Amino acid sequence: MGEPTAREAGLGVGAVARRLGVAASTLRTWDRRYGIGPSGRSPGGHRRYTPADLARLEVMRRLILAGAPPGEAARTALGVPPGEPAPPRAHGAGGHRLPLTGTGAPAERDGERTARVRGLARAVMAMDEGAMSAAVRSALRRDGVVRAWDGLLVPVLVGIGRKHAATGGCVEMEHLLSEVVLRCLAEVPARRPPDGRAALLACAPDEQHSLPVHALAAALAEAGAPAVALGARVPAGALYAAIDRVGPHAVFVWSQTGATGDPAWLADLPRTRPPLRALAGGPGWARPRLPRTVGFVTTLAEAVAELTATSH
Ligand code: B12
Repeated sequence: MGEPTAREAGLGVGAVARRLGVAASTLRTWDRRYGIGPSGRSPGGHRRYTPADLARLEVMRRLILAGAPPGEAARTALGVPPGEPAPPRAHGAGGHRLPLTGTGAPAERDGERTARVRGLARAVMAMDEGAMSAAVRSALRRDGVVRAWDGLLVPVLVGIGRKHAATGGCVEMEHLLSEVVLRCLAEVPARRPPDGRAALLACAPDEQHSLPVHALAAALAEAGAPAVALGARVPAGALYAAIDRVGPHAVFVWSQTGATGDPAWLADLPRTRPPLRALAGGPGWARPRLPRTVGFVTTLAEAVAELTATSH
């Protein structure tokens, strides 16, 4: 095999960045910190990425999207055995100026959880729909809906919300992540065919943030409790009509933002026999003004517990 020829050793950092969907500055950092960079030279003596360099970087990118810390991903991509540092760069510029990450890690389970959150966050930033779906699906299968929601999805959603608040950007990522999460939640299998009276789940009028409602529907399906989810922006009159039609044992309404959190209309929920259990959840509600007949739940697990307790 030997050294690559000048013709093979063709790609500059910009071209590699475009191919991999990773910023050129990140590629330079990986090279400097982890020793994973270009090994070829152009005829003019400029450093160039060879096909083998590109393949190693592709492995590194995949591992990072799957949740590996960059230092560990680089060592794996370079074929360095665990515990050994990456080899120093042959060329002059760079070398290991910064220590490798991944030392002094917290307890393994916390470390794994953090790595998964980071992996999904990176996939979101790269808008890599395949990696996002794989991460969300495997968390739902491995941990069940409640743990996957609290341990992975909420931290990533809150993180991206913070980034949006700080920069005004990332809205496209919020949309893509929401689509992926909705799709994956819809795939969660019901433990048994719906039996008995359902819970009715809805967002408050004009409330577009429907993910928690769908997470609750999936968690109830997993718990074997029937539910009918109406999703985003349900007008008060439509919810009243749905209560009449479905005859649910309970109704749950989500408000994410203050703009949708005026609870006055909840006082007019239809009276049913036996009486309906009404629950509200979400940070949007003006809680002191919730009618006394409406309970409040603060977590997904609590909502599941309340709605499964009254379903039979
Ligand atoms: C995904 C998302 C969207 C998606 C929604 C898609 C969908 N189908 O749901 C899209 C892109 C459509 C969207 C649109 C908008 N969004 Co938005 N969005 C978010 C994001 C990133 C996640 C929302 C979410 O699911 N939160 C639910 C959980 C993950 O978060 P939480 O409320 O902190 O949860 C706490 C508790 O409520 C509880 N909990 C969690 N889950 C559950 C489940 C149950 C059942 C229970 C009972 C409790 C519970 O535990 C948590 C910790 O205590 C948030 C960021 C954030 N921090 O939430 C912004 C955020 C809510 N959006 C925001 C805004 C401003 C908007 C827009 C108005 C404009 C914009 N800039 O995008 C529009 C329009 C919305 C409208 N008209 O209603 C702001 C709201 C600010 C505010 N307080 O009013 C936020 C906070 C982002 C930000 N920091 O600026 N958004």
